[in-house]
Amino acid sequence: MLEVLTQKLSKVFDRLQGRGKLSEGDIDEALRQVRLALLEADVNFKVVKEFLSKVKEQSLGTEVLHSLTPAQQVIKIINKELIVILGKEPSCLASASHLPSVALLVGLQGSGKTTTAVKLAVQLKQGGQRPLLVAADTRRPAAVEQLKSLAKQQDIPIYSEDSKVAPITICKHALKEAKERASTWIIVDTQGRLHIDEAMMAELADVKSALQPSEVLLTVDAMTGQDAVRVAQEFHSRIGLTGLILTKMDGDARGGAALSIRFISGIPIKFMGTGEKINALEPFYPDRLASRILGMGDMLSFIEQAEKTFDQQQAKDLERKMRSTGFDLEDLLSQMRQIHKMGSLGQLVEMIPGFSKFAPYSPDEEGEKRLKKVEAIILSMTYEERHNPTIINGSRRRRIARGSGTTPKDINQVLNYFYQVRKLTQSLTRGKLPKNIMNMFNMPTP
Ligand SMILES: Nc1nc2c(ncn2[C@@H]2O[C@H](COP(=O)(O)OP(=O)(O)OP(=O)(O)O)[C@@H](O)[C@H]2O)c(=O)[nH]1
Ligand SMILES: [Mg+2]
Repeated sequence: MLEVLTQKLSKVFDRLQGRGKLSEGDIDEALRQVRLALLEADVNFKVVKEFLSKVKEQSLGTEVLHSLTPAQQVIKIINKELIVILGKEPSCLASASHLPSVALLVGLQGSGKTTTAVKLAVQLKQGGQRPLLVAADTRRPAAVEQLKSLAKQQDIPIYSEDSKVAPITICKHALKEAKERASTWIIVDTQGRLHIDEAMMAELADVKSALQPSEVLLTVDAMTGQDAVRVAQEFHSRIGLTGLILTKMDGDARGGAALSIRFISGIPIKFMGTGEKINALEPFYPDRLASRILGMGDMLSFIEQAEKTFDQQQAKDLERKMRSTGFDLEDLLSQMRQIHKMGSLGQLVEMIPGFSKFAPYSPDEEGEKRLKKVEAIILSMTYEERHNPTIINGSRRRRIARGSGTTPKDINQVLNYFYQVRKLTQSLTRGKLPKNIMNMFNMPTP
């Protein structure tokens, strides 16, 4: 996410920190570099100008804090002003005074409305709400099916009708259905077009006045740069928006949209989409994105992500199983998959303060390779072998190695790892720790 900008800023900061005392010339030179980096990232020039003039003013006029070096002071000011540009405070979803609350998702074609509608419903459900998805995109033939299938995968109820029915009618019926189901939120997926279009705007305005949503959220593709800003302004002036959702922030976007859109449009960014997977939606925290952009890492986001990804129920089942000492190779695999799901090592490294410079060399692929290998090995075992690995003798080992395209030595490594994890969990449940605990977490190497 915004790696290029982060790398450029990192270089500027390194150069600054190499100097003890900063002259006005040093600061000017650093800010000139920051300006170039921002413009190259396609940040709106008005935003850049405003941002730099504030940073400069404070860098020169600031009283000296003894705990910080001059360079650190400048970085601190840059961080503070970046947070201001991004919206300062996080902005949450607003619910209605009487239930159900309605969120209308609008945006251009392919900007991520349908995916985000489901992501949002899943988050609401995780937060204890009862969401109902509504398929009000009757224009694109496959749109209803796409929403239905995503909703089904996530076990979220959906309301849809024949695509000949007008969206406004579908929405009115959905409202009734939501009341019967005692839903607390309605999330409406709407049609999108390639460009701002009269017919689309008229339809959205109708749906809006029928539903009186507490949230009208525009999904904007972060990769579209300055265009995204124009689209947001247009939608806002035509139908009135309450918030923005920046999608595809995981792409190698230059970042201009993220940094300009709030400042120029005045509309708060409420969420950002960071991947195609359904759990890849994060509440938008200006301070966290700022520190990520500046390469200062973001542990908080990571922890939150990890908590969400780790399936609570699965975790409980696993724990129960471990306690009953029936822990087997299938459980090991599911445990490793969960850890992997929390984010690739690459993302992890990026989020640790000070490590962003090394991110391009992160052992990201290695982790993936390692999991794939363990997966291949365990899947090449018979049911009996997975549940009772003590029966794996030399000939079975050779067979498994052939089946998984590995060597008997690899099989041994996986089995050793498995026994270590099982021993550890058994000791933990008996309340004592094995002596060689530090060696316990050496996963098999690829
Ligand atoms: N990488 C990435 N892909 C995303 C993200 N959000 C959506 N996508 C992908 O973008 C594509 C379009 O998403 P949709 O949700 O279908 O977009 P839409 O706005 O509903 O499109 P229309 O219904 O055609 O107007 C899909 O392939 C999604 O998987 C994101 O945050 N990151
Ligand atoms: Mg759609």
